[in-house]
Amino acid sequence: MALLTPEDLENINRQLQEADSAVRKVTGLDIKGICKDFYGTTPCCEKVGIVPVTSGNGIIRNFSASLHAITKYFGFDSFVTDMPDVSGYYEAVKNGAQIILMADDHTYLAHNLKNGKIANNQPCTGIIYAEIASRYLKADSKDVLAVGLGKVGFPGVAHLVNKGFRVYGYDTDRAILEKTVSSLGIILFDPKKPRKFSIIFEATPSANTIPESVISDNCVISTPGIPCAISTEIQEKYGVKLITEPLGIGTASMLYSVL
Ligand code: NAI
Ligand code: 2YC
Ligand code: MG
Repeated sequence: MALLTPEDLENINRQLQEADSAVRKVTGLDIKGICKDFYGTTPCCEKVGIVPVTSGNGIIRNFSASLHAITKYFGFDSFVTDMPDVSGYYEAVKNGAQIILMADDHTYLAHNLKNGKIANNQPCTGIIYAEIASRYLKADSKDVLAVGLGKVGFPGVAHLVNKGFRVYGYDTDRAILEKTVSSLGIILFDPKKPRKFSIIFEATPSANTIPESVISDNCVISTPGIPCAISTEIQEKYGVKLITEPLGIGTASMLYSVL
């Protein structure tokens, strides 16, 4: 499980603002607008209780505080409980939380106690980054390169296929690549026979996973992957519109999906 570090979460508000600006340039909508249009939901004073969890590798410094800042950025009334774990859950409910946000090392969830809806960060993140990529106003076709077909990438690719995009998929794990090609009917991308794409979706825990041979001028690279899929030099060389942010876009997707 690739865990966030406190450094990934530094200046989360600035990272969110930069990501929001990039999303607006690419799609014409901000993150709120994408979530509202995609899920058909609008926040209406739901109170969010953020519960720190000490299991496994324990509390990640900046994680709860980042969720507090992220929920406020998207217009939710939220609070972080004083206590962690079971006591924190009890505290959240007793203090009027309607939606619970909490994460251990394997699952980060949003649970709406009022309507019973529950969301997992991995599919919600893959789907929303894929949705943003699919709304690129200046895409030259419906061809998408998808690199990384795991717990985040696979749901995002499934979403793109459902939206009628022609997905070329790649993953260094041959078994995962073949399973995805057969189950979703995507095209196996061969790095030895590269071509240019105007839309690229990446969800891997590796750096520099996107070769220059597939990057077209002014393409969109929509990637929740940490570390970043391309270097700053490559981004500037091709004028890449980079959509990337460590926690907030995925969290917004979770919250709008449980309203
Ligand atoms: P995963 O381990 O389930 O899937 C990653 C996939 O990438 C694997 O199938 C692996 O074989 C493949 N891969 C690794 N290196 C590769 C390379 N060089 N080229 C092609 N494929 C490669 O991981 P998961 O849960 O899907 O997470 C993916 C990334 O997204 C992680 O870095 C994780 O930290 C990040 N993440 C970011 C979020 C955000 O909001 N920004 C939210 C959730 C996860
Ligand atoms: O501080 C806490 O409450 C910790 N238990 C939080 C652990 C989060 C672990 N998960 C992750 O770092 C990644 C994130 C990208 C979101 C999903 N998994
Ligand atoms: Mg995110």
